[in-house]
Amino acid sequence: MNIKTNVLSTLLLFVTLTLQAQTSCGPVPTEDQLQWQDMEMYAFIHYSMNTYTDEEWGFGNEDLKLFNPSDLDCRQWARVCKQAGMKGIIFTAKHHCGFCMWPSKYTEYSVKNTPWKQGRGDVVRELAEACREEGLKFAVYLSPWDRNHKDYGKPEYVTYFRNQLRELLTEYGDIFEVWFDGANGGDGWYGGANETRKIDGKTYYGWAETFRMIRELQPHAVIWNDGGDRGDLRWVGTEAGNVGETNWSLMPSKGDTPWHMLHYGVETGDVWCPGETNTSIRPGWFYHETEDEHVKSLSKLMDTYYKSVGRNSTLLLNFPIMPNGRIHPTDSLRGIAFKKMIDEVFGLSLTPSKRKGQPHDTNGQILDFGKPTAFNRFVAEEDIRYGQRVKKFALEAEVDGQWVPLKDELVENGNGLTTIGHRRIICFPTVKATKLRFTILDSKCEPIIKKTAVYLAPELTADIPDSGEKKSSNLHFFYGSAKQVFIDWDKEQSITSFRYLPPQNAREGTVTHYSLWASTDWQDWKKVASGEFSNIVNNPIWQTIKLNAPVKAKILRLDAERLATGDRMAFGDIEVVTGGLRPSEK
Ligand code: FUL
Repeated sequence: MNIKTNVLSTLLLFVTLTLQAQTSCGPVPTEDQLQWQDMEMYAFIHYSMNTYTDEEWGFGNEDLKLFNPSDLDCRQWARVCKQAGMKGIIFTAKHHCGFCMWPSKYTEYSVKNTPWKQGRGDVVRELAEACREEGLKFAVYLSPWDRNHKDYGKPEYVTYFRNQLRELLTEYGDIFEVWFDGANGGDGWYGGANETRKIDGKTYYGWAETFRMIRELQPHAVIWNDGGDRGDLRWVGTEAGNVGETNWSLMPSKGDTPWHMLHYGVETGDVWCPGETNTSIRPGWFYHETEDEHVKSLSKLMDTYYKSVGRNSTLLLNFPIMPNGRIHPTDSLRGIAFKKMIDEVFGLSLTPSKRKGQPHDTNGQILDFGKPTAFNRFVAEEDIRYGQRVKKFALEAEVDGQWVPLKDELVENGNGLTTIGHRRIICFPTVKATKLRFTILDSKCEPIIKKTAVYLAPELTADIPDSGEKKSSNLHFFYGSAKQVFIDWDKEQSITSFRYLPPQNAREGTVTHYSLWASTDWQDWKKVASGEFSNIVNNPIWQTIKLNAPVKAKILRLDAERLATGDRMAFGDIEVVTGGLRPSEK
């Protein structure tokens, strides 16, 4: 056979395999989805007016004068992200408050009317350039919900939204992903109307047309869309940093998407739609000084890595920007330590070159170490160009001549050995074994395994509990009615903030809008704060109500003005900060 026929037959084989794969094993990824999945980890950066108001969601009427960072440095962001192992950055070009981080032609509510650089600055441009310099890819988050725009809810706003998107997709170089958040909370400033506007996220934005425009302007960008037409990627149903241990990169092209579909994917889905796990390195998405001590620990970040990249997903890890315009040193050091730990765990493969059998043989693939060898991580990868095929597998280690089953210690039920996809990492307590057997028990069709490997990860010390989760000791709380809770003390207190932790296992009873009242005698009540707990449903973390000035009170009353669901308010915990110190710190 000459070279030409050789090449031809290889090509033929490839074409046959591809065709076979497509017809026999369901959907396959596009080239852009493959490239995106190979990025594995990339960063989110949340920075907007909220950084200056200490909020998670802005109302849309925040004063433009607030935006004046003293030391904004996008190169520092890009350097930190790169050192933390991130392959790209997705930036909140516009969050729900509508403030534009670039000088958009279509609105006055942008950096161009702020004191920063006398209105001549463009954060999107500075970041896009910094990313290019560091060899990182760049992407944009453009919030469909806009609490500033007067036309929000009318057809005119959709034109405005597309105009903005066009600017972002044409003026800042290559964009690898377009991120459309699904939040449509209702209330907003809306050009001064200050009212509640409801839209149907599925129909209002005209997604088909918007997607057509993206395909035309940035043909390689992948689309993340939560709330409208199916994009190229999907949300995994939580912002806590994990996807299901069973994780299919498939979804139905039509119909509703209940939570379990987002979290586990759908084995019989007719489109390739892989999961992207998004979470923040801190409890919130935006910077809050009160969270400086709550940056996620290294073991929490590793857990997140195993439950995202290790479960056939990518990890989109958020770094908030401080008011001075930089990433906080704790976040940056933690991010770098995270990458170092990943390299340490997966830097040295213990996989023996001696292997027997193919992974899909009934006897399984045997990795023979030749002598007792300690390991605690197993990695398997499917060649997902041919689709996702494996449903179920088994892992056994030969210890002292006996085969012992291994199970994924990060799952609560079953042995967790379901689905592989792009990469599956199984964590188990260290075993000292001579052999490892990997058997595929069930597969949609002929499995195509690209890689199997074993590693020994150092043990990490357990997480130190977040001090915010300690119960307050010197106060009593009790319900006044279904939507009211009282907190009282024996002595008068000087109160500086109030903290509410929503119920952790269900959204039922979660307070989304509140008013807070103070009294010294149970008779006269003074309203000391009111507002909303932004994003509390998707990210049920501690919420802090900071009072403008310390308030003297013996009793506090929290009224639930609105609940996410249900008709009885619930809480995971409540904490009151008095005289500048938390009760637990006194
Ligand atoms: C959420 C938004 O509402 C948050 O503010 C944040 O941007 C997060 C990534 O998505 O749903």
